[in-house]
Amino acid sequence: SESLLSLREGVESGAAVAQFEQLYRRKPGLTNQCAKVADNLCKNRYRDISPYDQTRVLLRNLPTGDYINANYINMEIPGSGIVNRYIAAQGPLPNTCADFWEMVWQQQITLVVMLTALVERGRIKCHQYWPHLYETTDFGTLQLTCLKEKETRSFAFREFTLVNMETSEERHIYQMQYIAWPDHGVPDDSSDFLDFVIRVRQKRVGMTEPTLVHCSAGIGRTGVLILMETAMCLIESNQPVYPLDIVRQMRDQRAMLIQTSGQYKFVCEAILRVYHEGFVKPLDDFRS
Ligand code: PTR
Ligand code: PTR
Repeated sequence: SESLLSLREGVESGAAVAQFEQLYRRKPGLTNQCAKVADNLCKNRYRDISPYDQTRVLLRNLPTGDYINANYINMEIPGSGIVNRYIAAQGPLPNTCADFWEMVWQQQITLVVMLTALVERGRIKCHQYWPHLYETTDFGTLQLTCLKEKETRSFAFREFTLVNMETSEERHIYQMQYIAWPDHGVPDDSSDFLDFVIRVRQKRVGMTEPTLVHCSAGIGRTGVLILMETAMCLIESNQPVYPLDIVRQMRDQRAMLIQTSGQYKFVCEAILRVYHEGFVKPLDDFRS
């Protein structure tokens, strides 16, 4: 298609990256005041990464306030009637784990996609916000138990039950973690990456509740995943793919999504690869 041809040219000439570098990182006119309120400062992992007020997720009925560093991101797939709904969030801190699970409960999340390791190059990137296998942790009135865990070289898959102890209601939560993807960087291998995104898509089929996606800051790797999944949906619906327009739509809902030019170029190349090779099938030996 035409969009594909211009994407290939753009990637090869460097024009695609140059345009990406010109794009605003925050949508002009949107504010992030709630993040800067004194009581909320300790709830941000990074001082320079804040959610827009307009699209932030509000926690309900908590004595500790309604703030969490997370935004709704809705991505419409024209012509298909599909709107992919996400919540993009930072990796929980020790003092925000209970808020994180409260958000999972209130927003009816059943799938958590994690795109960071807990520690990278000796630095903590995310608190371990779930219990070890067969263990249980209480977060306020929510009780979380880890039922299953399966690790491969690049990924980890976990299953939990989350019980609301006030009502005894019990839900099943699935977590998919991409371990081998350092921040500010790109995955070593686009095959693994595409394999992961396809698994996420399979898991999301028919899901109406948002998927919770986080990395460390909740902008770089989270943005790459949302852009790739959106592009795959467009390709499947025979719609043109204009990655820069997609990034703009994303950044209108959470600032700074996709952090580096290298990450942007990596996704553009992965999109071209999907066009040419079709969909890479998940490898059976990973299937859980
Ligand atoms: N949201 C502001 C605007 O649109 O005018 C821009 C802005 C965003 C200004 C963040 C300051 C901000 O805070 P920080 O000190 O984290 O960069
Ligand atoms: N101030 C931090 C930094 O620039 O290093 C914020 C930051 C951290 C930004 C990690 C992006 C990061 O990557 P990701 O969003 O993929 O976790």
